[in-house]
This record gives sequence, C-alpha cells and structure tokens, in this order.
Amino acid sequence: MASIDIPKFQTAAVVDHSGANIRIDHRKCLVKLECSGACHTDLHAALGDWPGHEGVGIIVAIGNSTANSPVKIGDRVGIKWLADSCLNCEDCKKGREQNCSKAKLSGFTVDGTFQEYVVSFVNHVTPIPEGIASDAAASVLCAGVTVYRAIKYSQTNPGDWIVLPGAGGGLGHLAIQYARVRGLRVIAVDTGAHKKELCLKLGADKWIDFMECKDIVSEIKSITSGGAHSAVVTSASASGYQQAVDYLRPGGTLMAVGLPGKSTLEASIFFTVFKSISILGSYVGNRQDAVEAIDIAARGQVTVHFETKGLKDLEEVYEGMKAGKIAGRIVLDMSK
Ligand code: 8ID
Ligand code: ZN
Repeated sequence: MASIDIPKFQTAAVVDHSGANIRIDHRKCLVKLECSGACHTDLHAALGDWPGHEGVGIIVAIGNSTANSPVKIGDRVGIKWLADSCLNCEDCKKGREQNCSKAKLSGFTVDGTFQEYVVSFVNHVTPIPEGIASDAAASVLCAGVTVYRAIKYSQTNPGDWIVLPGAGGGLGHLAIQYARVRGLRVIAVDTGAHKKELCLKLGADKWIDFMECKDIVSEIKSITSGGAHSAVVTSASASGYQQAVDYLRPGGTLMAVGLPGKSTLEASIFFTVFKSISILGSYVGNRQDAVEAIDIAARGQVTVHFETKGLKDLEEVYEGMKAGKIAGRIVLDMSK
C-alpha cells in the first residue's frame, strides 16, 4: 500500500477509534476528510457507528492492486451515500448502481464521514473539480446528487411548474436551484420566515407556508392554472406527500424522495388513474449523476447554503434538524 502521513489515532463521531493499523486492500483508498455535510438520513438512521455520507477530503493512501485506479494519492474526492457497488450486476450495468444488491452504504453498512479518516472505494469516490471549495461541495454529494437525479427524471420540460415540499431544507434548497438550471418554474413549500427568505433568494417563483396556507391544493392550482407538472417531495415527514396527487395536473409526476421511514403513501387510486399520474421513487444517484451534479455546482449555478460547525457539535445539529430549524445545511469541519 502506498501512503503519506497517516497518524495512529483519529477523532470520530459517536465512538472512539482504537487506532488499529488500517488495512487498505484492492479497490480501496484512505481519505483524510476535511468536512462532511449532515443529512437528515443520518438522523433517521442514527444507528451506524460512524454516520455521515457527504464527505470531502484528500486521498492519502491507496491499495497496491489498484494499478487501474481512476484516482490517485493527493486527489480531492467526495464520499457519497453509495460507497461502493459491484459494477457487474444488472442494476449496476443499467446505471442504477444504488440498487446493487452488493451496495455498500456510507455511515450505514460501512463507516461514514463523521470522522477524520475514512476508507473508501476508488471506483466510487467522486473527483471534486477545481473551482469549488470542499465545504461548499460536501452537501452536493448527497443532497445535491439526490435532487439533481430526481428532477432529471421528473418528466418535466423548461417552463413547467414544479412543486417542492421541503424546499427550505438541505435537499430542497438545492432542488430549487437545480430546477431553475433546467428552466422550471418553482413553487417552494415549507414553513417559517427564514426558509421563505432563503427559497425566494434562491429563485423560487412562489412560496407557500404549509403551516399557514389553508388550502394548498387550490393555491397551487391557481398559481399554475390547473395544476403543477411535477412534485419532488423532499419533506422529512409524510405530510409533505399528502396532497401531491391532487395538485398535479393530468400527466403529472410525483417524485418520492423524502424518507419518513414507516409511512405509507396515501393517494387516490381513482385520480391517479383518471389523471394519468406517474408516481416514482428516486434514490440518491449513480457515479455519473454525482459528476454532473458537482460540475453544475463548480460552475457556480448551484450553491449550497450552509453553516459550519465542528464534529463535536453533531448532537446539537441533530436537535436542530428534528426541530426543523435548519435552513439549508450544516457542514461539519473535521478539524474542529
Ligand atoms: O435518496 C433519497 N431519496 C434521499 C437522499 C437523501 C435524503 C432521501 N433523503 C431524505 C431524508 O432522509 C429526509 O427524509 O429526504 C428527506 C429530507 O432530507 P434533508 O433535506 O436532509 O432534511 P431537512 O434538511 O430536515 O429538510 C426537510 C424539510 O422538510 C420540511 C421541513 O421544514 C424541512 O425544511 N417539511 C416537513 I418535516 N414537513 C413538510 C410539509 N408537510 C415540510 N415541507 C413542506 N410540507
Ligand atoms: Zn443524505
């Protein structure tokens, strides 16, 4: 294994690392993390020892047998939820690497990015282009990739209306911007003055406060003259899904992204059929989605709105997330 400057001990969230020698074999690399975004999925999942899946850092060691590695020591790379996949199964070959039955998931089935060093996989780390700072890139790796892909497959065309329940959150505030890049008109749905200001600043055409608006369906139908073309739901609660089929126009698409774990999707079967509605699920993204999402951000067309905290502040970040107080994202600085 080739390597540079690897200390014996490191700081990690949740549990202390024993400082054992790190073995890096075939297909793996060791990344010294600079920062990591905190995603609501980390809170939903909160059982992994080292959660975190929006990391950016520098490769400091690489397995010996990776002569054909697409990355090298010194490269700046991103670590996403999908840490690795087999690349040979039907799902991988069809470009749904995230559905690979051998997929390894950062912070869930393999250690994640809330630590100083993480072992990752040379074929799946995302090269970070120049022109974007590491802290600004971090949340593109999950929040950005996820909404970029969901919007890409939302069956919308420039000028169409897209509704974004959860628009003021980590995923949602990036969804507003990726939707604008595709020429869509955006109705942002979330709550509170702070999120309203953020959504409108980022280019939402209309704002609806779901706590204040008495009739979201008529409001959306009136704004869009008959219904929205698509809804990409990134709310962390089931309530964000409730009226979506009702406010979509015929032929509209509901993209399910937010993951309130145990909830079921309530939709009128009659109107889903009668209005020819498509209901689709969208789960993170593949390697190419990650490259495309990060390139758009590096060109300055999408900007993560974030506040920086230290790794030690993780508990407080989770509290803020539970209370719905975080507009945009929190990015953890691994050196703090
Ligand atoms: O691959 C995926 N599908 C994927 C990837 C990453 C994250 C899915 N997720 C899931 C997360 O697990 C979580 O369930 O997407 C959801 C949103 O993640 P996030 O953006 O990281 O969470 P956040 O920053 O807390 O934002 C959620 C927003 O939803 C709003 C909240 O106010 C918050 O701004 N919201 C809620 I809760 N209920 C709402 C409602 N009824 C609502 N907005 C509109 N209407
Ligand atoms: Zn995530």
